[in-house]
Amino acid sequence: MDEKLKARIANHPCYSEEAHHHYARMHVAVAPACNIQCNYCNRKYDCANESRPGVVSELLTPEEAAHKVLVVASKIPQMTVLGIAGPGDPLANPEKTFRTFELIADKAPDIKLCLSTNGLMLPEYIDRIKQLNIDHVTITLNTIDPEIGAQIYSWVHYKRKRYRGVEGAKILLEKQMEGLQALKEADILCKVNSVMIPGINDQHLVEVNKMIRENGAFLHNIMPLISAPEHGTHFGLTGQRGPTNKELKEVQDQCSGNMKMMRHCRQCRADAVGLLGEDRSQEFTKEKFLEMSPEYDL
Ligand code: CLF
Ligand code: SF4
Repeated sequence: MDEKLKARIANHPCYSEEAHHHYARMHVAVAPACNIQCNYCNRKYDCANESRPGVVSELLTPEEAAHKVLVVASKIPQMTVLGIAGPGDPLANPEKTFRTFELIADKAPDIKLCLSTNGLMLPEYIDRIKQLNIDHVTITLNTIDPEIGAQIYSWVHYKRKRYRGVEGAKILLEKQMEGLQALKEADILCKVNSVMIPGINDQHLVEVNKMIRENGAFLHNIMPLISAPEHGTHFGLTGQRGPTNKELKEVQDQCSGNMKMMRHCRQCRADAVGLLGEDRSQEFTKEKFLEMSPEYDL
């Protein structure tokens, strides 16, 4: 890896395995709506693209979120990255998401901005992403085959119309592909998350890996499906199981010869705070952080 690239990921705990021992990230839950329906999601809870499904995050306005970031940055100096990853899809809530990023870019320009999306609206917003110098974007891309997509997504809402089955999956997959290429052209570091769903896309993830590698993705994060029936997801209700650790590792190993694989993901909450694997979100609930002032002006 060249030195410039190393420097770009050096203090990002997800993009660099080394960095995750020393640097923290935080998420702010400013994005409630979503424009697709994944069968592994229950909207009452966080987006399973990145955030742990089955956890309810407190929604914040962009102003509350900016205040929280400044408070956390004064209390946790290793906090280098602000991610927006839910609880819905950040780009289905563009005004809230970009307003939050703008406030942070203005008040704390050293904090890296990170965005995680299902990709449907990525081509639409690529220019705003560039303008804001967002250098890290994650797309959750589970398949490149619309037939498989129809088993994962029950509908896709695009430009005021709802599409179901293969028709919906086709639109989503096309936009994800366009988004991936647009990130490559803009030289923005792209991570791809794939949720591994046994019997549906597990055998197909090697092909996904090949496609994203050819299209310039930097890192691939294959995450296990979490589908407990109590979360009330479609997959939870149909008894779809998640992979075992062994199955997950096997697929990660099959892909690892081809590109960098992320193996230290902790499937964070949409309001996660701290080092990966450390959950300090309860120290910064809305009730608490609104009472705190940043210790210094960032
Ligand atoms: Fe957050 Fe995601 Fe940015 Fe990281 S998380 S938006 S890239 S700053 Fe990281 Fe958490 Fe895994 Fe995500 S460990 S769920 S990969
Ligand atoms: Fe749920 Fe996220 Fe899928 Fe939207 S993109 S349906 S919030 S898992």
